[in-house]
Amino acid sequence: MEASFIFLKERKKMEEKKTFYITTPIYYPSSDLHIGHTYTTVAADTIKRFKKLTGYDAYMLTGTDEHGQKIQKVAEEAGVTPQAYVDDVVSRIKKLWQLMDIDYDQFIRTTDPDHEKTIQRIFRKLYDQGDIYKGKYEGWYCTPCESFWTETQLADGKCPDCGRPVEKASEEAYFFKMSKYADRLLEYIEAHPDFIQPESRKNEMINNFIKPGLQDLCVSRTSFTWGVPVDFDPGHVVYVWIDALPNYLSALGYLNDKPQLMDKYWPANVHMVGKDIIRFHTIYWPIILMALDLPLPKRVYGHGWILLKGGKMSKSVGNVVDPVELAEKYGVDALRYHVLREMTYGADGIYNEDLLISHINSDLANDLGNLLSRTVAMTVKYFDGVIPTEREAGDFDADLKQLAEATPAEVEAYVDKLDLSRALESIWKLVSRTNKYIDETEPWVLIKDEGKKARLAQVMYNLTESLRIISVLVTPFMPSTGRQIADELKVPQDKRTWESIQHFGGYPEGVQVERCEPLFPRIEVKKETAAAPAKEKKQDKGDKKQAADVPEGLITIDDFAKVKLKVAEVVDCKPHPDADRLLVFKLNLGKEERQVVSGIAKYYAPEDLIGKKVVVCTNLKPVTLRGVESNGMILSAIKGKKLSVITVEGIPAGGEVR
Ligand code: ME8
Repeated sequence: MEASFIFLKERKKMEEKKTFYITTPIYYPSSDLHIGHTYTTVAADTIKRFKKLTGYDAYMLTGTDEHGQKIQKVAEEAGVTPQAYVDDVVSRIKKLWQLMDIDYDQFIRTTDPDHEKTIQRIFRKLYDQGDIYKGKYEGWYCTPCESFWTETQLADGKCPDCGRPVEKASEEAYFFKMSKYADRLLEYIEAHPDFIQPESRKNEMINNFIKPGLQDLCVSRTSFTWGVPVDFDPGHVVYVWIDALPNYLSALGYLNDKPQLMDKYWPANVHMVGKDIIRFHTIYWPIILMALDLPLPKRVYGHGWILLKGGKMSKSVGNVVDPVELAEKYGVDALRYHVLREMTYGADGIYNEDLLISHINSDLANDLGNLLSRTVAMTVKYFDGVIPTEREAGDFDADLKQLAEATPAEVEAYVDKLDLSRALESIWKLVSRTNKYIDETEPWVLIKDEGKKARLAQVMYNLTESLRIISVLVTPFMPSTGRQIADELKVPQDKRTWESIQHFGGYPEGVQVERCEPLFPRIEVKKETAAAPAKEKKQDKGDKKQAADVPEGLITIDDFAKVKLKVAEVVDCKPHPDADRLLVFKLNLGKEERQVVSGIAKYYAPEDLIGKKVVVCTNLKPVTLRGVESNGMILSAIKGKKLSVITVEGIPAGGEVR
């Protein structure tokens, strides 16, 4: 009786496991994917892994968007059939995801017969219920973006999204009555503040697209054939976005014969998309769902773009950054870390190889890698690899323990906000605190005193335990690294769980560790820069040539880039002990604290600025002002007798200003 009660309780608990459905965009296999696509997929994978770790039944969908005029064109140019063309690119995309350690649950292709069935059935349903009608399309079409534009929407006669030339389109077509749903959509967006994120994108959608009035959307094409045929009107193929967006449903078996997962996973928790396609996901997509009488996804998150120093990546410029090349050169986890750390919430990020190398050398090799090798090496040296059970608590333990116990919840909160860069920042706060603990406790001094053995044992235990917690936290972001740390520390499987890191002290007794290889070998900067990928070098050459023709009085972007500006939080501000004009600031720059002296005492009382986020030049040569060292400069705006310190909102300390 008792046993069956427990069994039923367990079963109920399993059934109640919360689900989490996350999607990436389905990519056009019109060329190989670059580091920008890799970011979206790695981010979605990280979120999925994190939700799984925290007990969710998490499901991740990715795939390819294989129809449309663009694919038909590139296949023709390559002299192969569209199907042969996409099969080839898709196999490389799948290999890329395998290389990048992407744990997707389904890879959908819009050429899958089940997907095509869903599209035909949706099209017919919308036609039967009067939401789709037949007419004639007269307007402009951007093939690279697969977007329709009216004359007035064009920017200087070009596509307003990508700036490329558009083509005149005049053909018989079916139209979707978007306008019918505009009020409902606006109401929905306003009632669901989480639906479009970040907030700035929501305002853009409302003010630039919905409020000016939605036009009916052309949803079929007759000028080419590579698409899902409209089954009741041969000659028409479904417009590629109407074919693509419902992939999120067809993957779950909606109106087709696949396993039925709609009840379990729909509505999606997050659609991860780039900022350029947020319009399709927050206007067309919700309207299609409303017309199908289906609930809307809970969140559409529009992330920024990975840019290069000179701007966008483009195949025609030849500066596309190849993730395979980078992953093979620097390692998959290093690349995952770099893109996740560099792309701050909703904003664009810059890719450059120096930054990637600096992340590897500083955050990965120095901070994390050294922490592991020092901890293990000291355990081996002082205790033959087994930490004694007789231990004695001491100074600094409580502080480390408190941070280690607070970090999982903080990381979880950032992941839930989809702010993966700050989630990593939070883990690295614990990494730095643990490194600082080594300096504070000085194990190499403790070992010299026989009476301090028990204290030394506690220090080694705390270091190892902190690393165990770190290993669990980093696993969703860098799966092999997390696993490797836990393996080196011989952490049993039941101590690699989310529950097991809620309390400090879970590392088991009597574990034998052995010396380990460095987690991340340091990259020799000179050698690697010389071996930078050809594509980046090509861009550098162009930059140098441009720099040679700079007119008098102007500077190049490279000159400007020499000035390092960062967001800093004012932790403390006091009058200078020896100069009325000066204030002495203690600033938090994310990873470090600095003291800066500034001559603005006339304009501000010290307490006015505490807690504010200011902009600081961080690479000025330090100076001593009346006996107090100043390490940087706070930026202000000045006119006449007025001065105002430049402050920043919504960007964490350490954020770059450029
Ligand atoms: O738009 N940085 O496919 P796509 C970050 N098939 N993200 C970038 C980027 C960059 N430099 N360049 C592109 C499509 N992306 C459609 C999607 S979904 C139903 C259909 C992102 O292969 C871009 O923002 O052109 C988009 O989210 C994704 O890559 C796919 O682009």
